[in-house]
Amino acid sequence: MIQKCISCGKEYPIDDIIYTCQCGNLLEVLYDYEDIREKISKEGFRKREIGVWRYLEYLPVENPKKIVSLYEGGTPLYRCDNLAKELGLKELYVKNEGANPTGSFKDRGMTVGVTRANELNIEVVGCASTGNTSASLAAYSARAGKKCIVLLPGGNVALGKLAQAMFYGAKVIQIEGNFDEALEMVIKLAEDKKLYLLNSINPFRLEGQKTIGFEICDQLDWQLPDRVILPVGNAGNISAIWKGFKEFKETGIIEDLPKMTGIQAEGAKPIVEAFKKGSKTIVPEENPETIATAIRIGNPVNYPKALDAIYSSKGFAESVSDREITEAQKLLARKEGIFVEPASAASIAGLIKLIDMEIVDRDEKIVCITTGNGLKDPDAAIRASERPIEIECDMDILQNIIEG
Ligand code: AN7
Repeated sequence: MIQKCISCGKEYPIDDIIYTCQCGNLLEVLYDYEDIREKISKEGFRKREIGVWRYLEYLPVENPKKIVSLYEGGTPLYRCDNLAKELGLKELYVKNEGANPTGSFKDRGMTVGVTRANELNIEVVGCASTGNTSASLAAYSARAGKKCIVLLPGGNVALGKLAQAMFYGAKVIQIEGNFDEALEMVIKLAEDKKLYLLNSINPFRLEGQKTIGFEICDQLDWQLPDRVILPVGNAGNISAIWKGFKEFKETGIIEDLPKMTGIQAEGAKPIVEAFKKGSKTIVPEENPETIATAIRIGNPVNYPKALDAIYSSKGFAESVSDREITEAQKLLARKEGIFVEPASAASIAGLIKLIDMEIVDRDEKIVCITTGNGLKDPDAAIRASERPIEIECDMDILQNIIEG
């Protein structure tokens, strides 16, 4: 097990507390894949409960006794025939990450990230967050008995996420600035060794998140989808899931790879802009804005990994408007009974747009990842809904309403 720069290839021992290479580029965690191949099997996985730790051999843990878990992962993969019919698709699934312990996919990253902090005997962890990362880190650090510091952007952090971070006992600091500025500040704290940084620049966190890819293979009985569609903010998740698929291929579990398709909001789409130009670099956006506050990010740190995932898999990147996001959020709830937060609905909105653009073929087998629970952002849901009908306690009025 080693940390390696994705650009210059320099290698570091896994106990080195660094977040980027000396050359400034991102790191990734790599394993002895021949060794893994010998130890694992499809049947072997099935003997363990589904979840992040089913795939222990692919995870960066030296002492399993140090694992900090709230039973994350093992989220449902719903076959969505109602929505498929509505959109004229053959085979559509939704991988609902909102079913995780704190209501988002971040828990997969945090079980591994906080376990790493545990193995390194670190007492203080921290992150910047649009909301879900802070909720998740606050929970896992509470479970591990560690101090947690979170930096949030000023203004609209979704209420559920804020409540979680405060309630799990983190020190919650809201800055007069956006997520990108909060991340810059917390990176400085990490460089000064004031905390162990658990944003997705930390490659160990992405190791947990790659298990979304593992579970999709597992839950589809190793028959891969043609395409995976997910929302993109700081661009860690798409990078992580792509790494997961590649590692399953390298160790003989699967033979093909799906097209990684990233969706951003129109008001925060540096990766989509880069993709449309065929570029490998992004132009950061100064003032990202969208109803999907989880992905209101103008300068995604993981863009080199994300663009590589999209280009190497022959995937795609597209943006959707706030209106398209809200419409998709409602459609998924009403057709399938799955309530997701706005950022998550970007995957469905993106699917709809890509069908219209004839990028997605109606015969494809598609998995959309919904990354966070609808209860995270009750304000957004209420704003998008009709108000309840208020009446007196009168049976005649009630009858009139339900008949009319
Ligand atoms: C629901 O919590 O960045 O592209 O600070 O909460 O891996 O960043 C959240 C991101 C998608 C984007 N959907 O994932 C944070 C944060 C939901 C999210 C994303 C986020 P990345």
